[in-house]
Amino acid sequence: RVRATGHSYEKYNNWETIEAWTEQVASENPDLISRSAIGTTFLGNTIYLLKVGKPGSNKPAVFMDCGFHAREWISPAFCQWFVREAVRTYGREIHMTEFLDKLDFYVLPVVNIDGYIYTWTTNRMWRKTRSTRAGSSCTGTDLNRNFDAGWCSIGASNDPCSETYCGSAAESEKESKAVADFIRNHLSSIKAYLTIHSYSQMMLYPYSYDYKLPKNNVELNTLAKGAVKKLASLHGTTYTYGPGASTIYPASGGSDDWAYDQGIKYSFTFELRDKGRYGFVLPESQIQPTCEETMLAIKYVTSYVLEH
Ligand code: ING
Ligand code: ZN
Repeated sequence: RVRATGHSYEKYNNWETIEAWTEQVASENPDLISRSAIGTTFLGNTIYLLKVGKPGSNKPAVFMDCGFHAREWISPAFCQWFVREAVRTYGREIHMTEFLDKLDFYVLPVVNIDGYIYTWTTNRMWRKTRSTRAGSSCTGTDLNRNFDAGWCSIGASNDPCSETYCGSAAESEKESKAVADFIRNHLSSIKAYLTIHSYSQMMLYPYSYDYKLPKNNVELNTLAKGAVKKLASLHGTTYTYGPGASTIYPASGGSDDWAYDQGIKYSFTFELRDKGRYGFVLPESQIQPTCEETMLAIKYVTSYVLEH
């Protein structure tokens, strides 16, 4: 069993610590942050969502989630970093101040909480959820194969023992259903969907479930090009970018493709550091540089979205 330790933005925090942090960061910044629960996981953990922004009416929003895949620890670390930077720089840095005045960020620090806990207690390389089902002794569904976007047609498996098991149906998992329900209920405000994974150093946009290109593919390509250039300006970290299917691999049921097909025209999957030296087990010494450079890309996209 994992003990609760003090929270640190430069370390990987266990779920107990992240959960306590969501409560603390919201209560310490009531003018900027409100916390809600959008559902519970298979094992009964609460899925928290932080709304970050100055209160206002009819504000547009950017939705960002972290921790779809359990072992990608840099991802939840980035969502925590982002929230800290937002509250730390509001009123001090012109761009973040403008963002929070004019829009809201919905930040979901860990989607796959059950899997994340399992990587701390039992198996550091676990990817899927921890759901079980009648008829199979294998555990877990790949949440990024469980959305209703060409569901289970390519780059996914209907075998519950597979690492890319797509689930028994689209949105069969409580975690993906909670994310999809929230987004469906806020479609009029959500202008961008950002989902943070690792590793590969890539910025992906639709589609992954097909080799077809999105309608605004030229715009998305230009936006991604600018964002990765900005990211590289800090530490020289190079990202590739492009449609998922041709840039990483074809895969159906992904949340970015689903969000795009819901009408969210700016939908991106970020694959953070590194390119395989440490892979999912990125050293804690790289949390700060990774989060700082990623902030630049997220802010670049947010500026673009605000102008369009
Ligand atoms: N990569 C993603 C995955 O779920 C991806 C790549 C992006 C697939 C968008 C589908 C849609 O396999 C990681 N590292 O999880
Ligand atoms: Zn992933």
